[in-house]
Amino acid sequence: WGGPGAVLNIGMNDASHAALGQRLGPEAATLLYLRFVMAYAVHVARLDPDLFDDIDPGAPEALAQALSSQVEVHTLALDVRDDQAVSQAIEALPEPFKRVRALINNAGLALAPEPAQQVKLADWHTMIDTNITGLVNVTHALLPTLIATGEGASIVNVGSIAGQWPYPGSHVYGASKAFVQQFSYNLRCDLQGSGVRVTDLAPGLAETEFTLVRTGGDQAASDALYRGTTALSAEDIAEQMFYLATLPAHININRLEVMPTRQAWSAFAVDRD
Ligand code: 8X3
Repeated sequence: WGGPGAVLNIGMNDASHAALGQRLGPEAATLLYLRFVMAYAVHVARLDPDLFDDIDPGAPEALAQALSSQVEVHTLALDVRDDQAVSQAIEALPEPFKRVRALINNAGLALAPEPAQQVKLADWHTMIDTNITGLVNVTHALLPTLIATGEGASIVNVGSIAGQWPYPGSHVYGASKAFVQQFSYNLRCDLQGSGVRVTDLAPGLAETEFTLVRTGGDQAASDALYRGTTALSAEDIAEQMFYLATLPAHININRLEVMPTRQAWSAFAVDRD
């Protein structure tokens, strides 16, 4: 990591935290004094408590315990949509975790795979509030810290292929990820000279709880999407996060779009008589 500091992963689930936590240690943790802040975006748990048993406010402690032999861990549970909660949580970080060197903005979700004209407005608001407002809340709260860290600091904003490539049912989800891309690029302009890197990390098909969330808990739909192919995993994306944040300080990857080898674009749709 090029120096001491903490990694703050604003994630949704145990998979992203576990994969990144494991990737961070033990070598990085012990050699470079690295610490890991797992921040759970709890409002998603409220969308469907049954679906998100794994981010019950008590549960992160079990994962923190499991990772503790590899990396020092501090857990937070916060609602990224609530700017006061975000800034208070960051201000209240314990001293050893305060010096954040890498911010991973990984909290986000897709809802409602139906066509736009069939979607509840509330679902659009939830995606905007989480994927856009939540991401800017966390970024704003941490910019002073990242700038103070300076050379080698990183912001990794998790975008999506949906931010670049349109497809049916992507409506506000894809548009919110287009925001993530442009916000990342614009941040780079303002942060020039500070040493802080910014990347839009844009995964394609990844087999996590993503599709269960998108379909409101439809396990059959989720299984059908991933059946018979080889999707990306949470570990694959954690590997990219680690790579980005450990690059030599003079390198900034602006956008890193990652698809499974077995995924590619398709033909344009044509409406015919
Ligand atoms: C996740 C990938 O293909 O659902 O952002 O847009 S996809």
